[in-house]
Amino acid sequence: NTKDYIENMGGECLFIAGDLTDREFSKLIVKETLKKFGKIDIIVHSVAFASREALSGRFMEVTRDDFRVAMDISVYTLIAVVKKFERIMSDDASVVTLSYYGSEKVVPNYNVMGVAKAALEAAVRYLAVDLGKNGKRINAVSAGPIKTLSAAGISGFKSLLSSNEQRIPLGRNVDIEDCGNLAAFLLSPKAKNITGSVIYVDGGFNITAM
Ligand code: IMJ
Repeated sequence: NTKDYIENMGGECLFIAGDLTDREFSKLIVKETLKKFGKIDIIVHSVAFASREALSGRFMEVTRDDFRVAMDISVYTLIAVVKKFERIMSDDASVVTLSYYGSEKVVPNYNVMGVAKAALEAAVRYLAVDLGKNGKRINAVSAGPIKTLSAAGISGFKSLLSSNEQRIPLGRNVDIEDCGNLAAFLLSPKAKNITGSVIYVDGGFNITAM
């Protein structure tokens, strides 16, 4: 597991499970992080949720409540994390969040998540201006479809993966390691002049039309 992996590499870790929409929890994770690590250099925001009913059928059938929850969990949590952690971030800290091409073009069934990711990418640009004043950076990784837990059970995901593979210039789907490699770059000083951007790791899918 992740804890063993980190500790075997000589790293230290702190796992805290909780609800990011809870003010008290946000306060707690900042307090505990400060206590264990002091300043923080990198943050990976990997949080999204939409109700299962909203992720199929007609987009316009989304309820006000499902829309609100999708935006709250998938977008506001990024703003909340940046807001809460700013105080303990190092001067050249870097933040990465995860997005998907469904923010720009209609992908079947992505529905309200597409709208949430569009808002997330816009939030990255506004946050980049706020954070940039003191050298901190924030970017989004837009990865191609990957078979992970958050894609499990989505109807037609397997056929989406294989039809994607036919269209991708590089002819192969991406994996979580490709995604991690781009995040590692953006979080590193090698990306010191990149902020507010949405960078693709999708084998070139986004540049194609047919
Ligand atoms: C998710 C739904 C529909 C189509 C989709 C996806 N495609 C891809 C995803 C084409 C690639 C995966 N993705 C990029 C996501 O952002 C997934 C978010 C998500 C997944 C679930 C599944 C379980 C649930 N709620 C979810 N909320 C968000 O109940």
